[in-house]
Amino acid sequence: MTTRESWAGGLPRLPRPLVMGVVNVTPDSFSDGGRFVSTDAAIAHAVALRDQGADVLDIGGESTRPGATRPLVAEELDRVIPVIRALASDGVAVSVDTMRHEVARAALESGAVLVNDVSGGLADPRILQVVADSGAAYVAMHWRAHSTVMQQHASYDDVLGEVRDELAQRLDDAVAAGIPVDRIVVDPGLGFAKTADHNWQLLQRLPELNALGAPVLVGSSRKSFLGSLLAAPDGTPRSVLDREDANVALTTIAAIQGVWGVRVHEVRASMDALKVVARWAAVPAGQPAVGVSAPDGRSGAAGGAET
Ligand code: PMM
Repeated sequence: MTTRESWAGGLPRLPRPLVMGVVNVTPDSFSDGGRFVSTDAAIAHAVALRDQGADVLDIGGESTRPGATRPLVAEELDRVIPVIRALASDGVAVSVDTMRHEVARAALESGAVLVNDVSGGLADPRILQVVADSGAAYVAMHWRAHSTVMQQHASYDDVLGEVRDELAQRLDDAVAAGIPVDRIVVDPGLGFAKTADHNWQLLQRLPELNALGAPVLVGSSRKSFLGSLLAAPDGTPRSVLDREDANVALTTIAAIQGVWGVRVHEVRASMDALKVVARWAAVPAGQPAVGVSAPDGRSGAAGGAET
């Protein structure tokens, strides 16, 4: 768990990928729409994710599901600001998931440490100046259009190369607005103007995004490409709340590829996976890991009756 103070000097650098826990205060998000729509329910859910070890809680008041209509600015503010204020006043590191400068400004004034902008500044370019003036951190996600039409823009010759080049432009715009480059994170935006195949290609080539020189965040949790991968024999997609085991596999894959952070709905399972990867990666090359069975079948682990 990071605290608000951990962000004062820039992006936290942890010995494992950071875990961003998702709290959607929306009636219509595909993953958890309507479940945490009251302020109290959203705060309780955020606290539960923090207790599971989330490093930062991402509070969003606008659904970005394909085809979603946008809330009014006032509605978005009403949804997120009381939640952010309550959590931040407790010292919790909070990020706001918004594309709007008015919401970003109010969230930062209420104690948010990070603005997670799924449009990377394209939806409302004034957001960049608001972040720059505040000294907060910024996530620029790859995005091409609002949710109502985004899947019409899911066309690429080389998805990795085009996402990387478009993110480089977003990064340049953010730096030109005055956001220090060491406070900017990039995100390939899985599912945003992307088919399932595009998502898989991006997930296979994540290290190539390191050429941008910015830490990489990935959000695969509960997305529809997992629903279709895990579909029943009759083609019915796996239900949204039953995609978590598969997402833990993606957290593992992302961690092995060296991402800075993962954005997840269920924190504990991904945190367990990250601890596994960190321990696995810490084994010196050529040495068997502690606990690996010896050739005679005995465990090398010290103590305890468990195998
Ligand atoms: N995905 C969603 C919303 N916000 N932010 C970032 N940085 N990356 C993402 O992939 C992302 C995001 C959509 O998922 P949700 O509705 O379950 O929150």
